[in-house]
Formats: sequence, C-alpha cells, structure tokens
Amino acid sequence: MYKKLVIIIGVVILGWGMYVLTRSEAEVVQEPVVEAPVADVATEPAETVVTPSQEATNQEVHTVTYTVDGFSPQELTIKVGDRVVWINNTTADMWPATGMHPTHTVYPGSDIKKCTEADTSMIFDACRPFASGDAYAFTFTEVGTWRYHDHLKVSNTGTIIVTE
Ligand SMILES: [Cu+2]
Repeated sequence: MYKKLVIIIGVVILGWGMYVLTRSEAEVVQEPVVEAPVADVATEPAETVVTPSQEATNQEVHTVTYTVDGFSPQELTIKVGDRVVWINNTTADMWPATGMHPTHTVYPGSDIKKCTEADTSMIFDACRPFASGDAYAFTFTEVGTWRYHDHLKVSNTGTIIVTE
C-alpha cells in the first residue's frame, strides 16, 4: 500500500517536473524566434537596405526613338538620375550628342575630344555612329535643359529636361 502511494507521488512529481521543464523550454525557444528577428529585421536593417535599393529602382529608363522624322519625343522631361535610351529606327547611322555642334561641350564635362577616352559614360555624346537598330544610352546626373542633335544630321535635334 505504502509502496503504491510512493509510486503514485513519484509519477505525479515526475509528470509535473516534465511539464514545467517542457514549458520553460518552449518559452526559451520561442522568445528569440519571436522577439529578436522582428526587432532586427523590422527596424534597423530594413532601413539601411531600403535606401540604396530605392535609389536603384527609382531610376526610370525613357526611350527616344530616332525615325526619318527625327527624334521622338522631341522634348522629354525626366528626373535627375534617369536614363534615356535612343533607339535608331532609321536605316542611317545615328550619333546623339549634346550641343553645340561640333564641339559638344554644353552638357557639363562633355567634349567631343573626350571621345577618345576609355570611359565615355559620363559625357553626353554617343562618340561614334550607332547603326540601324542599335541603341545609345545615357544617364543624366545634371539638372537642366539639355539640347542635343544628331552629329551626323545636325538638323535633327531634341531636348532632355532634367528636373530635381
Ligand atoms: Cu555634333
């Protein structure tokens, strides 16, 4: 009789002990999962990650088509940092470049003399003929009204208006 009672009490204590143990274990495991990642991901890294990625995705790419009638649209308003792609839809060659012809020095830093440099990505000048079907692209980093022309057919002009 006494032995049975001891066994029952033992089982009860053991059961309670395991309950407490598993419960506190569950709590210990749950706490970091719920608290730590939510605080970390939602506040700090989210902010530092969003800013550069927003900058990258904020860049819009605009298309100007070069046809027998000239550049279309003739005037295009974009935001600073946007990229413009000129697509040559004529059978002739195309060479978009900033004014004035023939020096191409109006857009800051531009000069047709710099076309011999290895990196011409910062000057608003195609620097060479772009054949039918080819596309020239330029990213505008300067605010202003920038007139350009086809260096191979100067009467064809266009304007890119870059706003803040
Ligand atoms: Cu020119």
